[in-house]
Amino acid sequence: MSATPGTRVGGRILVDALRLHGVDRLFCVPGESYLDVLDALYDTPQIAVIVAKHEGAAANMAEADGKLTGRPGICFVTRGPGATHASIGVHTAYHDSTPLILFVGQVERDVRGREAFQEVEFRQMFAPLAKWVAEIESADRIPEYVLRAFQVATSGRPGPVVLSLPEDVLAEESAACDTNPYEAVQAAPQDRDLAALRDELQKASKPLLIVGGSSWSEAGCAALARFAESNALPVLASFRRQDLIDNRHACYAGHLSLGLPPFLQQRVKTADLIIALGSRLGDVTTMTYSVLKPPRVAARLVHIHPDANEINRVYQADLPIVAAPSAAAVRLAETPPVESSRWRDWTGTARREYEKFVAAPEKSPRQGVDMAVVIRHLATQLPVDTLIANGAGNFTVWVHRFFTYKMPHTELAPTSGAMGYGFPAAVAAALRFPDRLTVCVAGDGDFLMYPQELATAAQYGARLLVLIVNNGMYGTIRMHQERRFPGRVSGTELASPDFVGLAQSFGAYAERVDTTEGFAPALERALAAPRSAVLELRVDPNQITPDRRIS
Ligand SMILES: Cc1ncc(C[n+]2csc(CCOP(=O)(O)OP(=O)(O)O)c2C)c(N)n1
Ligand SMILES: [Mg+2]
Repeated sequence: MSATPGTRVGGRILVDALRLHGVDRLFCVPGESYLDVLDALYDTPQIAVIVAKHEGAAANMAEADGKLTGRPGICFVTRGPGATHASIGVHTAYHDSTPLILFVGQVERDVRGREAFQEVEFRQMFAPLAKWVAEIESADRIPEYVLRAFQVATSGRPGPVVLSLPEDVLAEESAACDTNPYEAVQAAPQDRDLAALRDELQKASKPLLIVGGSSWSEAGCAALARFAESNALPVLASFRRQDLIDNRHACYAGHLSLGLPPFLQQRVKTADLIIALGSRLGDVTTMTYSVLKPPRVAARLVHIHPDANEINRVYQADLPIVAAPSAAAVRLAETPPVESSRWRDWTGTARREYEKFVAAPEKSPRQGVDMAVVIRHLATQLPVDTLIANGAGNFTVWVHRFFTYKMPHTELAPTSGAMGYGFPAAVAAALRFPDRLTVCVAGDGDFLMYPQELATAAQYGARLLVLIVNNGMYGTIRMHQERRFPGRVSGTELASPDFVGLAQSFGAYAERVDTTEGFAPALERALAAPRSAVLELRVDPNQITPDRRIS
């Protein structure tokens, strides 16, 4: 429908704004609440519209796209039912500091507050989940709100923004003018910060660099490696930030993950200088604030974070620096290195301990596929730029321990611990990088959250490989259950479908693998398939972690 000359309808203004801010793809499930947006997209071939089959998946896809590109992932959903489904992606984007904008169709302005059909007060609903949430109350102000949404999502500590769009605002005509494209603004360290940090290093004998956070650029990651190398600093990755430094680097010393092994606990506890670069030093990274006890840690603490609100929030920093991690890393790499010979052993031992840890678990499973062998095979055989996605479950323990991440932005894993993240994230990754290999490793429970997204992958020609680690249970919860209520299995069993038949029904190549030896040839066949492939790996339910058996 054409608008009065000199005006555009709200939906058109909004889509023009998306284009202007560089959007080339969005993820959605349609709703009658935002028909004007869909109609504007009809004439906007520059924006690919990926229709997921569940808003939780759509939001996870958008979150993953944001993680991979550093630009806001874009998601559109409808009122109450759509927005409640999509909320998981907002939560993950918040925890993961990922730029994301969720647009929600809303009821018309003049019925607001009556509990109209599917009405929800989104400003309240998303208040604790999003970095910013707003409702656009007139078409005239769409450009202003959209610019602010991009700005907020990408600046400082990136995060999710939710914009609620009353249906009649999208249909309203307006002569509103477009804005300039957004520009993410990030703080950089000051000269005196760098000098003070160098002083701290000069006084240290057991320094430790803990890296984390988002908004890292390739240049920032390269600078991080140079800084660590020239100062011989051991580097630990925060929870699910393992791709910030090549895991084969001599300075890389491990991952601060769930079930932290004693050698890593010890490493953190005995450091006399901790440089947290980009990391919040969150719950999982600090083993629920135990290896680093707030508010004052035993070591000297240099805390570099893009958000001033994170400084002295939990840990008292001896040297607080508000800076984007990449900007800080680039400046640190330019700073003359300090004399590091006194901690050469400390760093060498840290690396050797890590190498021993990832070499081999003490116990291999009594039956089924050995996941340690599988993940090590992937680590050595797949291209270095392979994208690895996962959700939550004990199967991720093998992934995080035995995979070697080699390039920035190759790890798609939710620090929020959301099950169901990995597969939609992998679909988004395969669409963003069609020439690279994307592998999703999912638990049986994890995969069953959004198996229908096989249809989305097929619909848009996303080619990826899914490994379903089938142990017939919600293993993580069973593990916790066995610890607290031994032998009383309750609510943690899982009856699987025929995964091979399921995947084939969506047009994917699929096979079941029952033995460790069967994996490598099955992988070859799967990778040779001209479409997405699913391998169901039957694993020993008794082998609950690489080192532990339920029995
Ligand atoms: C959306 C969501 N629901 C529930 C949980 C709690 N939870 C964490 S791991 C897990 C079990 C995962 O099962 P599966 O994917 O089969 O992996 P396994 O632990 O068996 O390897 C559950 C239920 C969660 N983290 N996220
Ligand atoms: Mg399972």
